[in-house]
Amino acid sequence: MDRERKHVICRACHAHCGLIVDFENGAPVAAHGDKDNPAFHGYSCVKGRGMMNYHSLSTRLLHSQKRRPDGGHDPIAWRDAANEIAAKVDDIVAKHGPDAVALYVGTFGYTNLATHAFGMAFLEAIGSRMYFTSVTIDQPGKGVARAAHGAWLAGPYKVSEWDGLMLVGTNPVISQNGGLGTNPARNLHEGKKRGMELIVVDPRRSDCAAKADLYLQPRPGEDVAILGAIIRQLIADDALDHDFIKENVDGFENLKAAVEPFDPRRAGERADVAPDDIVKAARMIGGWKRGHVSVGTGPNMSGFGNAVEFMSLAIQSLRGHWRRAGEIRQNEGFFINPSPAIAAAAGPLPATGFGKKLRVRGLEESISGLPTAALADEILTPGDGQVKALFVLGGNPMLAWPDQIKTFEAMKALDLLVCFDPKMSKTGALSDYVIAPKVHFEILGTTAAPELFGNFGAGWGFEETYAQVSEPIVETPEGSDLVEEYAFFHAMAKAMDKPLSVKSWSLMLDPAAAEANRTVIAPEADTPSPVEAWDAALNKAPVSVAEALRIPEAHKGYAPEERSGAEIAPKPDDWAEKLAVGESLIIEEIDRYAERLGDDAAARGPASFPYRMISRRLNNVLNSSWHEEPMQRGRTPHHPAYVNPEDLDALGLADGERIEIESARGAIQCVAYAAPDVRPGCLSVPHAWGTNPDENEDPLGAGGNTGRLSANDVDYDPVTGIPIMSAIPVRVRAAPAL
Ligand SMILES: Nc1nc2c(c(=O)[nH]1)N[C@H]1C(S)=C(S)[C@@H](COP(=O)(O)OP(=O)(O)OC[C@H]3O[C@@H](n4cnc5c(=O)[nH]c(N)nc54)[C@H](O)[C@@H]3O)O[C@H]1N2
Ligand SMILES: Nc1nc2c(c(=O)[nH]1)N[C@H]1C(S)=C(S)[C@@H](COP(=O)(O)OP(=O)(O)OC[C@H]3O[C@@H](n4cnc5c(=O)[nH]c(N)nc54)[C@H](O)[C@@H]3O)O[C@H]1N2
Ligand code: SF4
Ligand SMILES: [Mo]
Repeated sequence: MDRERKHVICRACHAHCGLIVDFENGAPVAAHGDKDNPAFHGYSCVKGRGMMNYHSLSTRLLHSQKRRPDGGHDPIAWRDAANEIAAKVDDIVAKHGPDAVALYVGTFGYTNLATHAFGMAFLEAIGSRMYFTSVTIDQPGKGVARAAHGAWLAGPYKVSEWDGLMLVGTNPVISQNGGLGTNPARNLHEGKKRGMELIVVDPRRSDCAAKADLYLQPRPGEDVAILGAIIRQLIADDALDHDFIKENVDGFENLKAAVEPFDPRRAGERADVAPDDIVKAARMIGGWKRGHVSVGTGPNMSGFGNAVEFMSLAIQSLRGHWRRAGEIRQNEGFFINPSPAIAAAAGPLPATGFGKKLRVRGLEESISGLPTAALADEILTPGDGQVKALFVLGGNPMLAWPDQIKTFEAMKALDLLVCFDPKMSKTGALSDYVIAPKVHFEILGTTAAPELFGNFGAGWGFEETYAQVSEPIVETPEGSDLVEEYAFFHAMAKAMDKPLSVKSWSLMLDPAAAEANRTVIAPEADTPSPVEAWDAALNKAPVSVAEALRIPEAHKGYAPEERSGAEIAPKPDDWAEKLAVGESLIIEEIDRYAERLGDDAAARGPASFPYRMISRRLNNVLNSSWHEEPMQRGRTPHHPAYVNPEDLDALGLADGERIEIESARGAIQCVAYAAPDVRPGCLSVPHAWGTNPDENEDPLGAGGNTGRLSANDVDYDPVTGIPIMSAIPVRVRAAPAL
């Protein structure tokens, strides 16, 4: 037998682990982690190990699809689709103006930055500003908080240096969300061996919470009370880095006044945690020298994400937990240019007020982008500025956007819906065209995306300078007609006789340089090769993709010592910028929360909806992806709602029984499982399952769509538009007989 091993980047999620795929007689038979990989140390998850099956799934689209008048789809050659769609876009722009065409980029636009950059360039080429991403239905508070607080140029400490970590509504051991770096389970284990303290705040005793030194199990949606009380206690204990604050921090008095209402007793009552535990958390943090606070989707989706994210940064700044002059910063960038290695602040930036204004709810572009939660309304609201055409790149609005019923109406109302997807997704089913792409192991890949996410904060991206490139390791299926999305955007631009001006992600931290270094592709130019496409998307990278491909180690995962370790320079004497912990945008949000502090009825929620549905992730699927892969499907055959056994008893429900969950907006069905780790009064339910509203309920198969339970226009963040997607008030009962 002919055996071979090939190194490849797993792009099944944003972590981009280095995998080894074993081949027998030319066919992939197994995938696993690579213990020699310098960043991932052998890590892989069940999704990655199943990836070698993905390319040949029976559900894979081998041809692009065009919708028939009866709603079904027929195959179409991708070049014909590109020409037809280009003509339709021309027509829509001529009739309604360029902003009638919108682009939504989801998960797999972030794992393929080349394609994402070409999508943006196409939108710009037709003159539209309607660029939306999944960021504003994910953790939009991160961008807003970073803008309001400012950034520390030298960056945070790295995971292996921390002596303390607090996780607030994030479970990185499973999600790979920032907080524990690459190979999070190993990093947590190593950290604990070193004596790193772990505090977890989560209504569900998550995988990380199970390892915590201190675990707080609050009512969901009340994290402002907990973080406010912690900051108040740090101030009361004088556990502050006064020198750092004096030199580098503005707005302390504003923050101090804003957290004054959060005495541990009132905050504890509100969040339903022991006041002593809040004080204990503050005392632990007050003892850390190089600690970190990481916030995830939980708080971002439960109403006050900007404030919670901001408070996590404020704790870092009050404690002075930022890398200092004379210390070494290990990641000097491979595909992404780093910020200057100076121990100084880049002051706050406006979080709103610079971009496109929407027509609904007074929403506008924020630093986190245009509010995706309002795009359905922009499609449905008639008049000037109505969106008529939507391109969906690597996302699945029907299962991922909040307010599924409204999203469904919007998708049907469009004149043109084009979806790039390797399967007939729930959004694809409603699309005029589904473009079938080459995917994952069939295409060139780089680790630029996680490197870029390193700018989100500590525990994101790579600790040391690291890169991997991977060339295609499997052929596209026989008889298929597949296209890389970037090439499709280029083909449409060509048909419309428009140049593409591709902006570089590598220069993200320097917007002026990014503008000055665009790669312009003329309409008469040939389709760029994959390397050319990537090098356009990463123009002026410290190392180009073409160069990286010539480095043998980079194919396996490469941590070049000579590119690692810049000494942090001291702050120049005339440096005026400071970090800001008292910005009014955020202080107003904290005040708004504090106003309800004494209102226990509000904390309990409406009596008719006594439970709270909270969000969570599952190890074996990623949002709406990999559900169809048989290995993963077998692990979670039914859509689970995890419920505390006490609640199951009180509701008269059995473990494994079908239930209906109803909110003020809608109802879904899934299967209840007894889970002692879930806070009583909560249902912990993963998202991105379910069927479309015009299909039958499928409680034992596809499950229910939690987006159907959230209204996008009732309780939403005024800055980013994100509505309540966790901590949704619901009621529960046995589902009607099938
Ligand atoms: N209620 C609730 N809603 C949520 C969340 C929640 O916690 N609760 N989470 C939110 C979050 S954090 C996010 S990020 C969004 C996700 O929102 P989306 O990104 O819109 O949704 P996904 O389900 O990730 O969609 C990914 C799609 O890409 C397709 N795909 C897979 N590989 C490729 C590829 O190589 N190329 C292309 N073109 N497509 C590919 C998949 O088949 C799938 O249809 O959902 C949000 N929605
Ligand atoms: N295996 C897997 N990995 C994934 C994904 C996936 O679907 N599967 N999705 C990817 C995506 S798109 C993203 S954005 C990241 C997200 O990564 P994370 O933010 O780490 O997502 P979760 O694992 O859902 O963790 C969120 C936690 O918040 C808790 N929570 C819910 N509401 C509240 C609240 O009000 N307050 C507090 N304190 N906690 C709350 C939940 O119980 C849950 O444990 O994960 C990514 N990684
Ligand atoms: S964590 Fe993400 S990148 Fe790593 S193996 Fe799993 S799916 Fe692949
Ligand atoms: Mo996400």
